[in-house]
Amino acid sequence: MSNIGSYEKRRENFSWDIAKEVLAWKEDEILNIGAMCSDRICAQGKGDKKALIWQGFGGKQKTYTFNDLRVLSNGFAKFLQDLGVAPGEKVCLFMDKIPELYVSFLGVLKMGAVAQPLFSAFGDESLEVRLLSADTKVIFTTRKHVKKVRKIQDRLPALEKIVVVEGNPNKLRDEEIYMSMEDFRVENFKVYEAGPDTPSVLHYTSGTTGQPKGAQHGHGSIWGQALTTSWVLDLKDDDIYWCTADPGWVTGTSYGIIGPWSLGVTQCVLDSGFTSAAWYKFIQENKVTVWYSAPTAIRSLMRDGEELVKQYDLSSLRHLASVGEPLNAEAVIWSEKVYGLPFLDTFWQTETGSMMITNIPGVKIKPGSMGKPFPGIEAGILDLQTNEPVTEPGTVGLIAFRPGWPSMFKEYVKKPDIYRSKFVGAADDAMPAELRVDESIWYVSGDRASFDKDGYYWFVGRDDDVINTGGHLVGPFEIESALVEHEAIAEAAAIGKPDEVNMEVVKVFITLNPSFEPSDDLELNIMNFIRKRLSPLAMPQEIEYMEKLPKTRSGKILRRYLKALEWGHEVGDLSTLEDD
Ligand code: 6R9
Repeated sequence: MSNIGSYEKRRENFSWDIAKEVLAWKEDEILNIGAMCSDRICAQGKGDKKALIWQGFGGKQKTYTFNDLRVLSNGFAKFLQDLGVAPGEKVCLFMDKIPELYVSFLGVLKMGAVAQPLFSAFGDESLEVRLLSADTKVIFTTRKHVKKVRKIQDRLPALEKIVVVEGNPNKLRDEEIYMSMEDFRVENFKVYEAGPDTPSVLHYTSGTTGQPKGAQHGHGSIWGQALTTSWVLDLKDDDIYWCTADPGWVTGTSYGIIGPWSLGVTQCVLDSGFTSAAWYKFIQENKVTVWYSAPTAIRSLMRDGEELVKQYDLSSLRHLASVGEPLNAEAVIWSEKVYGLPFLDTFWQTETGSMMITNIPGVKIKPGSMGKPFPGIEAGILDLQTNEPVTEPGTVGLIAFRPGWPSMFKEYVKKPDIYRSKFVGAADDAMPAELRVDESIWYVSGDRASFDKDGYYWFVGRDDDVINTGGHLVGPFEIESALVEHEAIAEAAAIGKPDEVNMEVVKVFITLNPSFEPSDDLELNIMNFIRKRLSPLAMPQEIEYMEKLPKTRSGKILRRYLKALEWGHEVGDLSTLEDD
């Protein structure tokens, strides 16, 4: 029997308070994600239950119980208090997927500060724009990654402390603090009493223009995350759950920390590079039952074929789900054939904080469709011209949601205008708080889709130029700004180009400065330049030299035109192209 029972009945009798019932949470208890994922689970008598089964490079294993999570996260919370960090201040977590990352996340939240996880693969420039934007006060990192922080620390006036939690402490600089998690087991800590809107987790997400935006969530997001985890991922007390996402991405916090641990479920983390064989071995050894992953990984598994699957015992698996990019019908059908289970597609965003449109256990799957709105979510498709909700099945428009679900982001840090521009139907002077209660308002996702006559949603594509590579959003502007800092490059445009496994990869068009000539060396040099400054994901897979980039009359580079040429689409109206 699935946790959700009947989808139709749940939709009819829905209230987000059901999340409180699912967590057995009483109104007089403290609302705090950090404590609800550790202290509360211990108070329910599950202190000795395994919370985290971790495996690193080379197969090294560590296991932590919920009581370990409790006392070790208390340690981080106390450590931050002693450093003078105040509630509301931002603490960046910049590490590989090591146990310290997961435990410090809870500790930061327990003392009321804001957790800002960033991918450890980020280069110094990606790191700098995000720390600068957030006025981050403390960064937790490791010996391996501290070099990148050193490079930029002089340009970050708000950054007061650099704390290194792993690696050789003898090689640190005087101003860096070493902290070993295991030495900070603190039995009692007075948890910060948060409200639903008290800032909790801050994730940066890329848009078409400008630098990435910090989507701020509140502690009340836990209701949405816990309920979707229970009803969509169907987690039960004895499950062994594996979310393959890195907490630098919202999936890795909403469903790789908060969802499972708020429900007291054991989860596994594999902190090593991807190979299909390593993943299957991990599932076999840990007897994983529920697996939440992403289409790019699934396509890679498909490429490695069915024979490999047969070499492992994957019979522990009982439920699979996917997020991040369109999950093609072939992948759903293939997974049903080889694992005996279809991957259930789920659609949501950094901004929504939890699943919005999803396939649900017990509801018929139409392979290639994202499924239906989660109970309690009012979704619509807005007409591309008028922004009015369409009524005709099959009409392509913008996916939109009525504000009011608990995990909705509260703001874009320091960008109230962009926040407001995400909503339509709002009076011009409407402030974010009011937006959340007005019935006439839609939050517009920035993706295009249609629904069919049975209410299933079908993804069409993004409504902007953001590149989705392997499930990760990369902003073209970020890449272009970094490219023009290269001495050889005069102008640059970045687009997504089709790719069989990653859906899209980055392709860039550049014009060179006068004294430079195209060459293989230069190409490699540019690729590495971006990999180091931004990240491996942002690194261009192809560089095309141009005499001149196509532009609008107002001088904006016409990425859409370059993209249409690349994808073989209709080029469309060129009347806004610059005259020669
Ligand atoms: C959780 C997450 C959000 C964007 C979203 C859309 C794409 C996510 C999808 C999907 C098709 C799905 N996306 N899930 N596209 N089908 N099931 O991915 O957050 O990194 O903010 O990305 O990803 O374009 O708008 P985020």
